[in-house]
Amino acid sequence: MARKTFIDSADVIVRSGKGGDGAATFRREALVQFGGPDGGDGGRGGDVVLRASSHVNSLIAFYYDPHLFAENGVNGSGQKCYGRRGKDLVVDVPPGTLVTDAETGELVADITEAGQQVVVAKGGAGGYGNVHFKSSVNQAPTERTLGGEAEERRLHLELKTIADAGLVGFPNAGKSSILRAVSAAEPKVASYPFTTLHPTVGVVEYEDFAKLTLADVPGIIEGASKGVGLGLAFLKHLERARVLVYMIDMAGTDNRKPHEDYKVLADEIAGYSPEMAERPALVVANKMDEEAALENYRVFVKETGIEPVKVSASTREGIEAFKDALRALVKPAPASGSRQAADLDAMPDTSGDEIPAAALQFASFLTLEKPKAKSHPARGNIH
Ligand SMILES: Nc1nc2c(ncn2[C@@H]2O[C@H](COP(=O)(O)OP(=O)(O)OP(=O)(O)O)[C@@H](O)[C@H]2O)c(=O)[nH]1
Ligand SMILES: [Mg+2]
Repeated sequence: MARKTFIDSADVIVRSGKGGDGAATFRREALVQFGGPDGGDGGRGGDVVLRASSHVNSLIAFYYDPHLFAENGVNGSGQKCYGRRGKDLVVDVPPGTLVTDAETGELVADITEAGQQVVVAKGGAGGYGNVHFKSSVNQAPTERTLGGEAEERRLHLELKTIADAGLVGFPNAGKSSILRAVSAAEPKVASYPFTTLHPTVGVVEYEDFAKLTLADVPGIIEGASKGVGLGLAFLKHLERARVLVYMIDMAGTDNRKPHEDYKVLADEIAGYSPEMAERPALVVANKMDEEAALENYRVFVKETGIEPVKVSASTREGIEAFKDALRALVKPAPASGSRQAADLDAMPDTSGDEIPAAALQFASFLTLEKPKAKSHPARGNIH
């Protein structure tokens, strides 16, 4: 059996750590006249945290191990010893992971940006030791509190790839070849259908450092919306794409008629999601290096009224024009370098001894986060 390498949905069980109990102990020492309560606090339980990492592109890890358990907090003990806090369990997921409660279907988080972190199970608070309960009327308290309970829930993770634009086309149209031609991504290319079995995202870069992302997904065939071929389930990976790129094999390989391919594709997409069919789209005629392509192109324009961008992923002809057309539709944010240049007039004077804080906003390479205030939310206000 082929080994699975790509998984785009998984159920996991997350459990945070229980808080450690507070201790109820008394100081007893030879030659010390007065003892007293000395039970330390329990440590708080660890959180389960999901963190988006661009180094992960599949939920495969959860297929093998769906149990995500953080560490319990350690109980407090005598001599005012605090229990150690339980370690958080931080798990990397691919950007684009949608987290819902598996029981209720309620949205828990949409983890889109690399580095974004979401606590999906909060550790129990540590209990208080009896040192906290000493008062003028009670010098020997035996009270203490127990650690907070762990939180356990079943979550459904669903990866919906994030890309500005997505390639749709019949198998063998050359989707993966185009992605290789415009980015550093290296999806497999071969002359048999359904070479691509899972999405690949490539970064398309421009001379002025602007960037956009383009996703390659498996091929679509007639009846795909009813499950034929690989079906349309993988189209969820294009749900977040703002622009669709219809890739047409203009050589009409295997006696196909390119204009009919286009109509089938458009129908299948509309069958999957009418909203998706309405998105801005770019139609690209690939394999223009082949002899039959010119005549097919003429028929295509006549039948559909659309003039596709002509390219050849093999000879790279038309690739720059394709990149430009893609950029015009996606409108990526300008690279930080050019934004800085445009706004420099608004920058405050920096010739003095101290650089004004406002000027630092122009240094896009600096992360200007305020230091986080230290707080102990788990501890409440009993002291
Ligand atoms: N002549 C010619 N052949 C091409 C061109 N682009 C791709 N091919 C060939 O077409 C075949 C399919 O290319 P792929 O890039 O794997 O096609 P795909 O659309 O990703 O196919 P699936 O992953 O199966 O959906 C390969 O044999 C490529 O070498 C082109 O511009 N000209
Ligand atoms: Mg492919």
